[in-house]
Amino acid sequence: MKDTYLVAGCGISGIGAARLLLNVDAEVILYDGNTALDPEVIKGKLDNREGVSVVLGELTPETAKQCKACVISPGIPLTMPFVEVLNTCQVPIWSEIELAYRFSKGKLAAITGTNGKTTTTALVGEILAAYYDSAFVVGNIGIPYTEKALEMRADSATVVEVSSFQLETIVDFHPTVSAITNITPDHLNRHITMENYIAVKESVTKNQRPDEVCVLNYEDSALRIFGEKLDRRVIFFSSLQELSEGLFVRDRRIIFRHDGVEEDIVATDELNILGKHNYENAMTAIAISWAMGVPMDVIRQVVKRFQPVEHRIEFVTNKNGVAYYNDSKGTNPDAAIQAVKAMVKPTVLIAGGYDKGSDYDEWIDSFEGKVKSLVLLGQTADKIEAAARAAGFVNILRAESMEEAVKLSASEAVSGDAVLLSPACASWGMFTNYEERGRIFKELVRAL
Ligand code: UMA
Repeated sequence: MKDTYLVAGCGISGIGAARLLLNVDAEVILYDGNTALDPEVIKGKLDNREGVSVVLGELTPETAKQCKACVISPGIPLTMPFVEVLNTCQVPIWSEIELAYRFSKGKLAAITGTNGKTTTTALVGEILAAYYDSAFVVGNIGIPYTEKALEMRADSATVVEVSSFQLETIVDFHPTVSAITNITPDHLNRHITMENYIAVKESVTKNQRPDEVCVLNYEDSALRIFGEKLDRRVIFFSSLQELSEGLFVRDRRIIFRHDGVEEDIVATDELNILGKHNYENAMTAIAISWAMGVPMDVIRQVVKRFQPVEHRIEFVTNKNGVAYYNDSKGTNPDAAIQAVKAMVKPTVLIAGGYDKGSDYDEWIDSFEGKVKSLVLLGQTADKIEAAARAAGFVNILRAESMEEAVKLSASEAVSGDAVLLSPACASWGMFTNYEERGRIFKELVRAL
């Protein structure tokens, strides 16, 4: 008799999990809380509909009792009523990454943390692909781990970006190498306390052996304390100070001290990803890749050629000695502060957009004399202008469109300056999304 699994959530994780289970000859009950979904459309996403049923809305104990386990999608909180039914019926609940892990093969690196995990995962993925014949980049980055697990071989190398949601229900999930980039408050509506959130992030290491590597940020106090007590091979990195062991930045070069040797890896000026937070991402990726067995020369080459994820402090081009950067993904003040901090030249900053009720004071403080003028557009222009003037920043221009903003910036900037689009606001109202805003900006810049 075939095993039956409940797959909770019919988004991309649920479909990935169902496909994997059908491929290993199990039966699948797809469950979703959204009763407006069409079961036929859901089944249409599967190549093989045999052995598949769909349940929407309420889950009965009779259905739950048929199941060997429930594979839960990350977006579903464990406080949902159907989870209570599963617990009462003693049905184990596995994260989608747990299911994938059980069917995957080869070496596995798992990256979690509040910020920087996508850039770090993408960089590790490029490094692994440069060295291993069979390399995979999966997880929260947007490709469900279950979609690829059955393609993995004993000689494969995989990097998985893992969210706190995915870690909540791991059982045997066991990365060869783990990393936690940093932990700052996020998703507290789901995890309730910071202690819970930190504990769930740290659980990425729970099944690792003492000789296996965990990469941690030395400048994050929670992670430093965690690492100092952790019975694993910890590799710390720091962007602020020299470490006796680990990775750090000295005289604008990334250095790796390990096993009694000191290796000079790369100059920060040689990287295409800018800013302290990106040096941290690069150090995390270097440590992970090294621990995954990639020779340092290969790591060095890929780190130097790696381009930022599109729309995140992305270098566009040089025009008349002015460097243009697209940070359309800077959709809130926190993200936009990172971009301003990453600039090393006098900067003309294009900002403003849809009003999400943000406070702009801290962002304006981060200008610190580096931002020479501000070109404002969109719904928030008045609010930002008032906050900037109150903070004593008066060099402000107004634009009605992105075209006008780019032209004004080009005339404000002189050779040696930078022009940065980092709006600190969402794009809605003027654009469909931040990607469209960034693309239009890049086209206008190239046409200057
Ligand atoms: N659903 C329920 N009950 C609920 C909530 C959701 O039935 O209480 C159903 C919805 O009706 C829907 C399905 O669950 O049909 C959606 O599942 P999901 O929210 O888990 O989304 P997926 O499409 O499976 O995408 C998930 C991740 N989404 C979340 O964690 C919210 C994606 O991360 C991830 O790329 C993908 O799996 C592949 O691994 C996105 C994300 O926002 C990018 N992640 C957060 C972040 O990065 O901060 C954690």
